[in-house]
Amino acid sequence: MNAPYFTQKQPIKYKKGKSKGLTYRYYDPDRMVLGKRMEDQLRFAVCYWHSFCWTGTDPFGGDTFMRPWQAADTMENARMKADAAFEMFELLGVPFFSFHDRDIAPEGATLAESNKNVRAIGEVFARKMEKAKVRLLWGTANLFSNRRFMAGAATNPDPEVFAYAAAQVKNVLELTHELGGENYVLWGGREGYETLLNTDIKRELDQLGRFLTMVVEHKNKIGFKGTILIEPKPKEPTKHQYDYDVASIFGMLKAFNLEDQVKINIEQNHAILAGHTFEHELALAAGLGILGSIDINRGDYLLGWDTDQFAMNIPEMALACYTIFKAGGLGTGGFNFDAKVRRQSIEPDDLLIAHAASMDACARGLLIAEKMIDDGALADFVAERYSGWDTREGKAILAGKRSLDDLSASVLKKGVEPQPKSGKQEYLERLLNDYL
Ligand code: XLS
Ligand code: NI
Ligand code: NI
Repeated sequence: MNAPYFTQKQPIKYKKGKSKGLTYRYYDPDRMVLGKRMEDQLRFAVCYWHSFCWTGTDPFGGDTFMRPWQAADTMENARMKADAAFEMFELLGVPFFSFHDRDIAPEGATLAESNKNVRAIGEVFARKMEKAKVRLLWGTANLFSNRRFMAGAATNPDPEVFAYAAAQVKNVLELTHELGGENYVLWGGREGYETLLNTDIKRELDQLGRFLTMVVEHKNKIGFKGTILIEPKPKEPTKHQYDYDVASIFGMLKAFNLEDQVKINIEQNHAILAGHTFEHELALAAGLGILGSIDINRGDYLLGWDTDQFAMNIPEMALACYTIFKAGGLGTGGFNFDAKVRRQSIEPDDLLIAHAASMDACARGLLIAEKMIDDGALADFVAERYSGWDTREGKAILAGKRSLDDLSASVLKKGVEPQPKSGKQEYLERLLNDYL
């Protein structure tokens, strides 16, 4: 590769307002927002797979990007890819990145060879991370691309595939730990099924429970202090996925007694594929105490698949940030760019532009959320709406001190209808628009 790979030479800097070169117009890392530096609130991460591995294919056409390291899947090219990746991390000034084992190094003929390749690039990363001051938000194992996983990894009918997947996770979890990763993610791309004619759901769920438990056990064994995260997605690649959305994962975690050990990584595109809004999934996870991290991207509302576009919709970012930061932020999590440029955006610098533009959209979302939180009018409205539950009687009902008999007797005694109150949706929508 003719390093440097990008034509942009200087790290992108914050400069208020429009300007000619590539600048951050809103992302101002040192600005204090809701009690922390903006960089420490948003904790942006660049993902390896979409930015450096994806070649620009679609079902009807081949590669469009022609990145020099994509010519062949060799260790030499893996090193070149790492050079380009860290060049980009430094130009963007992002604090974090994320990867799958198979993104960073070629798969070998045996697991031992694959592990060795992954470890060798892990050493390259360790040196580059030190120099660039870039940290690892999370690592993960690719348990879906190789044909051995076509019928699932943990939920495979064959225990040998389960064992292979477990061995792969062990290697990446340990590497993530050694690189100081702050989380470990499990996305069950093929943990689902195509047809019930060949599937035993009960067995597959038991297998999945055992697998997750083993991951948590190993995390504790090696002293990994990061958070284990599961990323829900309702479909694609499999038709029915067990980790459909936040609600179904919470049910699984409860069933496996893991609800205190595992949190959730929520992706915008997956939320809308599940028929939810992004903020619904965020609010539900926050309410259940399992909001961990986010994959920040944008799905197309007219298409039924994972388009993984860069998040650019400011009102949507504002609502997402309001939901996240009202709940106290993401802890060890962050905003991971699980997003790819469109296949016509073939210039290397398009990668920089996409990230910078989306970081600005997120920063604007955060700044709007700050206004919404500081002003408090929305939260006050909601608190007032539920205030009946803060009365002595409301609390007694919730505390289990009232039975159906008690409530029936008290309603009959009072003899009056509850008075309906306006939900005031349009008033609140206007209030929201005022912040935007
Ligand atoms: C795919 C997922 C994947 C995970 C990591 O749809 O979003 O990219 O984030 O395995
Ligand atoms: Ni994702
Ligand atoms: Ni996705």
